[in-house]
Amino acid sequence: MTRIAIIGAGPSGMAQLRAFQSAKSKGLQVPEIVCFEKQNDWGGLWNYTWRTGVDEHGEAVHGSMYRYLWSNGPKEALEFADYTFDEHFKKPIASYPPRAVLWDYIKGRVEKAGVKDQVRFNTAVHHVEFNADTGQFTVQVCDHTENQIYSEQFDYVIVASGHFSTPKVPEYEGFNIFNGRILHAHDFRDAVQFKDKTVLIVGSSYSAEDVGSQCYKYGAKQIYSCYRSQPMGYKWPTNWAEKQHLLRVDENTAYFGDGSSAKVDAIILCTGYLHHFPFMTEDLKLKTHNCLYPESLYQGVVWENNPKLFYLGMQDQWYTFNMFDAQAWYVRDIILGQIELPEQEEMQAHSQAWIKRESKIKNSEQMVKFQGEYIKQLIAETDYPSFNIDAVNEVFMQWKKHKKDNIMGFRDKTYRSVMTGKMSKPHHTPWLYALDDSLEAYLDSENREQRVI
Ligand code: FAD
Ligand code: NA7
Repeated sequence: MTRIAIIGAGPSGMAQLRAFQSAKSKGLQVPEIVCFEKQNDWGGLWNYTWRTGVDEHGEAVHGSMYRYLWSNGPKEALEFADYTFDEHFKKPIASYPPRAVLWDYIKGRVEKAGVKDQVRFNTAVHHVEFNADTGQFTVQVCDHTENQIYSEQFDYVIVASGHFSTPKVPEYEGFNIFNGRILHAHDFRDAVQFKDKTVLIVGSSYSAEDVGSQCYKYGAKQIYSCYRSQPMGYKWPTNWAEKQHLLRVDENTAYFGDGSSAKVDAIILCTGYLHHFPFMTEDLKLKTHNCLYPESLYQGVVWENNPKLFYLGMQDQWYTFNMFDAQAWYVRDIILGQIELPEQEEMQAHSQAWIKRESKIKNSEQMVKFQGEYIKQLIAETDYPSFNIDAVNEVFMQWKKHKKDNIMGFRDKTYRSVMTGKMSKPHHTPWLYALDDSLEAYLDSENREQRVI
């Protein structure tokens, strides 16, 4: 029987499991699937861990999420087309759920699909190689429950191991003599640790914005953020100053490109992540920076040099869960023989045309539309329920505007579901004052939290 290995049971790997289960439920014969997940539960980044560095087995900790993380985009932009928030929660909820709520949602669909027995938890993939003679991949894993290394053969490999886990850590002059704490956003777990502290955030993208906002919300005394290329440019609270690029630090002071300096207690490097696949042989390894159309992936998923290998979710992400679905359904149909791939040269030419288009993008609206169009054409090829992607693009535009208007208040806005046509419900407590991020507090409509710090 044909065998498929999926590496990682995060949202992308779960989408792949659901895609095959959906085909099976329609009477199609599907191959044997084994999903290897190094953590002890599924959900990928949404499965929170307090750990940093290495886990209990010595594997690199995957998690980059932190306590009190709330969705940084509206749920209406990431909703599954085949499993709505209303179906899962049985009641309307607000537009920016905390991590635990989104984790619950993504688990709900695959629990309903009954695919958990296809996942081997606590099992880290250590090596993948392709044997041209047999046309199969050898996948070597470590089962940490049994403390056993073993290998199995697969006809297809789908890499869904994420790309926001291995931190990109720059070095600045003076870091080795700085007296305070220096950490990367990957290791940031709890903003309360920075209460009453002066914090320097390096970087100007999503992590910088949200880690800084967390520190503000949970009582940091002063925040400085500094940018390399572009300032974030929001209307920050009075104790948050945006500075030019970092030049150097000494024992307790940071020096910036505009000649100013500031005493800081801690430095948080929100400098992004590396696509890192140490378990893939060189000929199979995706090498890309964080972009919308990575090199060597036809339709963003098919490894052009060996189309029995696929990568899911490797794009920079405006769209997330429903994009992973579009990709998973597409990969499924290639494997099931329902989509025929063109010759390698044609695949490469197709990708290059998209990559060229991406290089001409000037602003975030064009990025969103680019990714929306990419998803549209994937969905057109499969039976994934089609949805109004132009309307989702519009949700993203509203979101951008709401952030510009009020960076500490945008999470109080509501949006209309493209899937159900229903407006979401305002949350019971404004985000800035909602300090308890648990699922219970969030879903408790009687809850009225008070700001305590
Ligand atoms: P991941 O979620 O990273 O899952 C990959 C899985 O692969 C993990 O379970 C991991 O343990 C497993 N794995 C890795 N290596 C191996 C191996 N060698 N062997 C076996 N298993 C392995 N998206 C949103 O839509 N909204 C948000 O608000 C949002 N906030 C974010 C906040 C942060 C701090 C970060 C870092 C990302 C955020 N994202 C957000 C984007 C996030 O990337 C996606 O939501 C989603 O988690 C990506 O799913 P994935 O399955 O591709 O990767
Ligand atoms: P991103 O979006 O890849 O952004 C990385 C940021 O780090 C960006 O502002 C970069 O500036 C900056 N950067 C990178 N290297 C450096 C150095 N050496 N010095 C200063 N600044 C640097 O990563 P994020 O972590 O923000 O977001 C990733 C995901 O996590 C995202 O999907 C969210 O949902 C959560 P640049 O503009 O390149 O000059």
